[in-house]
Amino acid sequence: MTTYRIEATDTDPQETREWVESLESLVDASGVERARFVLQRLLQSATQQDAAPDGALNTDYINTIPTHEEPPFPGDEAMEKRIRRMVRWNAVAMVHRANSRFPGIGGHLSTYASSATLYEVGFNHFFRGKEHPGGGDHVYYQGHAAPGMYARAFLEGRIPVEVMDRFRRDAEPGDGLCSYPHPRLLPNFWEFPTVSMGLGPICALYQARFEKYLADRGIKDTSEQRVYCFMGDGEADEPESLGALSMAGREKLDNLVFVVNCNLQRLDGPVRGNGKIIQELETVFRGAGWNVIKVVWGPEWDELLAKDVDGVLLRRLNELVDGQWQKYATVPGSYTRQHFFGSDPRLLEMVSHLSDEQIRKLRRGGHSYRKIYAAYERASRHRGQPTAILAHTVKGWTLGEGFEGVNVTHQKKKLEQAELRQFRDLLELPVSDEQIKEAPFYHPGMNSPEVEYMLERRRKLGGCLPKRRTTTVSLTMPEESLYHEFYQGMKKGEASTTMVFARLFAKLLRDPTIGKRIVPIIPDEARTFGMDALFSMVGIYSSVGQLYEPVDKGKVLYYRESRDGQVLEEGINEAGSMGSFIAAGTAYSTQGEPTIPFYIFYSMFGFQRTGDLIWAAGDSMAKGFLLGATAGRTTLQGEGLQHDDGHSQLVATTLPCCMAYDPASAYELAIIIEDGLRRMYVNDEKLIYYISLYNENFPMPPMPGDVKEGILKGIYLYSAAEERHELHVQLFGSGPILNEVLRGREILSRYGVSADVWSVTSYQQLRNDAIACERYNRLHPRGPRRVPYIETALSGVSGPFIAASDFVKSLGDLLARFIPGRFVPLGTDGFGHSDTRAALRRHFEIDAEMVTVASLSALLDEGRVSVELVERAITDFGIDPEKDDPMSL
Ligand SMILES: Cc1ncc(C[n+]2csc(CCOP(=O)(O)OP(=O)(O)O)c2C)c(N)n1
Ligand SMILES: [Mg+2]
Repeated sequence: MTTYRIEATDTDPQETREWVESLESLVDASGVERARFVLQRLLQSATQQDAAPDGALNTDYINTIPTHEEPPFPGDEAMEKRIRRMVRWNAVAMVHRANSRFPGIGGHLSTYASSATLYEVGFNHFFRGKEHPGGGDHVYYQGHAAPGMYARAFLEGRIPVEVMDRFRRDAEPGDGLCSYPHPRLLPNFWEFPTVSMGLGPICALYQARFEKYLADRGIKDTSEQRVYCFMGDGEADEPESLGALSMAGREKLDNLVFVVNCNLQRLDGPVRGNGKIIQELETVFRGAGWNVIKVVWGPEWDELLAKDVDGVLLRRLNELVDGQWQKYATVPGSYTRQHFFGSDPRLLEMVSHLSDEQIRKLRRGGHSYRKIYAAYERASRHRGQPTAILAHTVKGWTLGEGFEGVNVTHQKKKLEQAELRQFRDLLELPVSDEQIKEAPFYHPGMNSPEVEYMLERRRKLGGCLPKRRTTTVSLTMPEESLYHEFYQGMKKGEASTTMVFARLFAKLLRDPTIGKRIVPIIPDEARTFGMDALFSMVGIYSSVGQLYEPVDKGKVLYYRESRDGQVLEEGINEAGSMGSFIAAGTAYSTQGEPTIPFYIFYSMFGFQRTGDLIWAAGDSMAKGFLLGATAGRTTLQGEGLQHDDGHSQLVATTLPCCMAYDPASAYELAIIIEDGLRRMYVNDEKLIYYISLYNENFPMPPMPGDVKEGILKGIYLYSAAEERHELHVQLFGSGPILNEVLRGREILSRYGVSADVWSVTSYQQLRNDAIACERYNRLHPRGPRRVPYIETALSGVSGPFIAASDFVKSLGDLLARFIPGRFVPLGTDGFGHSDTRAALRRHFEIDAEMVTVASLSALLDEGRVSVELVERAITDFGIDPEKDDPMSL
């Protein structure tokens, strides 16, 4: 048998016992502090002599809380057991019934089966609801355990039986129950999406930190709120799950509790067949500064461990790997007696008074109500550190042999009739044999003692959970005059849209109405974006203030950290920044206090790097601004392949709640932000704005008349041709490439071609509107026909249309079939390069010269100019027709 050696074999138990006893007497005589000091000294000495043990962050494979420190259980244990059984049954019935009627509809039985106790103790004793005077706790439920939460809500009378039968049937109008926690699909129930593994944990971390931020900034007293995050042990392998743990340790987030359901299995098989996930996680959490509470064994083991004076049992518990523990979950007691206890005669003796059945029933800690209660209770008292409860469970617990601990358990969606009967018997529920085939839901009645008990518990704790607040507060917006300077453009000098943003943002931050509610989020790029003035202006949030004298103190702009600082400077951590974005963007609901996140990041590391978190933000109905700075495959010069973003605007089109804009100038940007604030924080639209910001400086023009509507809808005529020639084209430009297009128009005039220039601020908005009209018209054949904005804007305009942007051609192509004429998109398809802007724009064929060639070529395709003219232009510009296609590199 494989062994997992945590410690060497004890060759001299007598001597070991003497050492242990002297430590115990030291604790008795001089107290814990002194004992800790002596141990530290010993460890120091051991390190010097190269005798320090491995795994100093590990404790033995037993419960952290000794039996004698367990608090008395305050509830009615028998009653809670009956409730738990009903929830268990209904959770199974829900999945079983759904799959019996709609084969393949899916759902999970074994995740909740393993974690029912973890949840039920929380619901009956710890999780505070929304009506709690402190504002309530925030619970992240493991996505695959959703049936358990629905089953509880059913008993509480919150979900009618017909609706329980609509599990995973939420597409049709009605009250379907979504597969997993999705606030967007069940907005008065689920608060946090968790099912893309790893996102729940990282979001919970930043949610907890944001709650401290709200308190420190005087926005809300969150001292009576806690964040609980349930996660799977398999889920721990996602980098997001554990990657930011040290932030919570560093920030001393004692309002945060992780509950890791260590059933030792994930989807395909064991999480660590050849290792010990609980021990591994203990090291990781403890190393990150967390308080760790292991709940490994149920009360049946207490007596055995008390007898273990030689530490043989302890050693045996320590040495076995998880794959073996999984095996023991599936075998009869006789096997465990022979193989586990049989490894040492002293162990056999220890269990000689137990029957095989009693050995089989030596439970794991996560299934013990009392042990779990003790863990939560201690976590809720612990100060100065976040807590991780590592609960040892069996996957598929109580579901019978076909489920418990077997490798296929995660994927099983139904029970056989005999299994259902066995399950019913185990749970002692009054479901008849005739009914069992149907697996009916069981409800004891709203007046039953069980339901009354659970409702009473929830009343005391502030109302039922899960629950999401749907009331919203609308904010008073700044006067329109705040934006005027941006409408007027710059009289002299140049600026980039990033600089414009920084100026506008500073004004918004100073605004007496919304300034305080703005949450600037930056992952270590403020200097890149020229936004470092914010540091001294509004300060960087730090829960401990500033414990050092910053090197730049005395300068006008210095690195100012303070307890009421406003900027969340997340370090090089885009995923964590998204966690903060979601926390701030959902505070209107989670806390009833709207806050306005402006998350500014390196464009390339947004949608591409943290796309799944942005999707989760959409699910969460977060509101706020995502600002992709240093945008554009060619505008960000010199940085190259991994930095040059030419596709985030395209990816952004896939997020349904996203308003994606690619503004070219100060007034466009100001109008988009002004409108965004109004739509999200006055009209309560659940939107996320994505705005590309660039670092190229150029003169900022004044707004050419009343073009607000066009800017917001996505296109407006920026500059009509002064004189229209026979040969005429329409040029579209976006972002700084609008300047290339304007220059292209000048060049074209040398070839006898005139052009109107349009600014396209959002292909996405134009397309969304066009496809919505198209759909409406399809379903309403009698009309009146809805006319897409793009059609209205271009009515009477004839092509060809040449479009250039700093993003891929597909962005322009989104609109192709709605353009009334020949349409030629130019864009930056291909890997980025490091070079000058001019060289990059030539390489990607989006510069003014290429706009000219493309225009002439389109006119040639329409038979309106000669081949020679196009060839002349190519030669004039020194373009090598055989140059490599940027896509081919
Ligand atoms: C990012 C991501 N990858 C894969 C999955 C698919 N998936 C769903 S559950 C699961 C196994 C979960 O194991 P664990 O976290 O241990 O939870 P348990 O059900 O054992 O409690 C997997 C791989 C997912 N939901 N999200
Ligand atoms: Mg698991």
